[in-house]
Amino acid sequence: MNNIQRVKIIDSHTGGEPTRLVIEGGPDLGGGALAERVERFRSQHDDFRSAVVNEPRGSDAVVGGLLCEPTDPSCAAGVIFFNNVGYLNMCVHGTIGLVVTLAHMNRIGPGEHRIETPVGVVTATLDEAGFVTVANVPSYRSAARVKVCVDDYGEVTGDVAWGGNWFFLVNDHREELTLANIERLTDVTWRIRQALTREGITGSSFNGKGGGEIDHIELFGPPSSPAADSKNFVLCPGKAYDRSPCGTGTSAKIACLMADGKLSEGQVWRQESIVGSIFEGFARLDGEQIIPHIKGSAFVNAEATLLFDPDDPFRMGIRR
Ligand code: PYC
Repeated sequence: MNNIQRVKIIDSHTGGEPTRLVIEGGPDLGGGALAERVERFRSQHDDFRSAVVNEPRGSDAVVGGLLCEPTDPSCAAGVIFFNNVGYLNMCVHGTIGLVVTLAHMNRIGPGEHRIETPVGVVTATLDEAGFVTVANVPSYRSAARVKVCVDDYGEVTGDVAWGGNWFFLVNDHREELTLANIERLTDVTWRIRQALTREGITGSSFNGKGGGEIDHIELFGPPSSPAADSKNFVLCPGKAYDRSPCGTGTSAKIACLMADGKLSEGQVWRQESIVGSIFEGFARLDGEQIIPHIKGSAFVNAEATLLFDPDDPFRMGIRR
């Protein structure tokens, strides 16, 4: 029993999408920028990522967050987000979950909080009613009306946009965006992703690296709720679908709408998710840069200690 490693977590969900925040017992990633620490996480502690989010403890839908000491003292926290297959650049639903969790821990109260991530500092404002508005990283469309030939489906046209992750955003499709249709939506978007890879379509260069892999696919359709402007289905990198409207995806959508002149600065865009939750978004301009602001709420739903028993052959999760 003494060799059991203990890891403290707090779970929350943001519009149905889970976030599992590691608050104690995570790997020591050393100092330096979070972009450097995420590389150490990836190369030296990837089994920890798998242990926290993958089965048998987790599920494909769980997004993990490792709470880190920020390098910038003006930040309330640093965080590295990860999922069933790797690491996320930025995660808005996860940031909303993080802020609500930090408030639950009495580490912060209502007000504006700076959060350090591997792709920069974002600002999150917790209001008295418990809603969180994240001022996300600058977002932009890098290519409009890109055509891709999808296996057993035909030609699909979409926009490539950055909202903290790379997205392919598709309006013209034949799919019904309902929960009952999840398997089909997953299959179609997975094939769109494979087609993008096959045809070498990527995001523009990022952090001095070559074209960023487009690992999130987003389908849009009419909303079910009269309170929303649009409904989406978002396929995440590890083939799970986002239960929330996806904050980085909504940021990418806002960037496309602004580029098309269909949304003006400050105008609110309400994005409904496939499970019916809604994020409210709007853009502020900083010079030429589009800064999406995404508002949502999260609920803490578990406080727990994960046990890594050296005798358990699946203690580090089942990897795909
Ligand atoms: O809300 O940004 C988001 C997100 C990314 C992946 C899952 N959720």
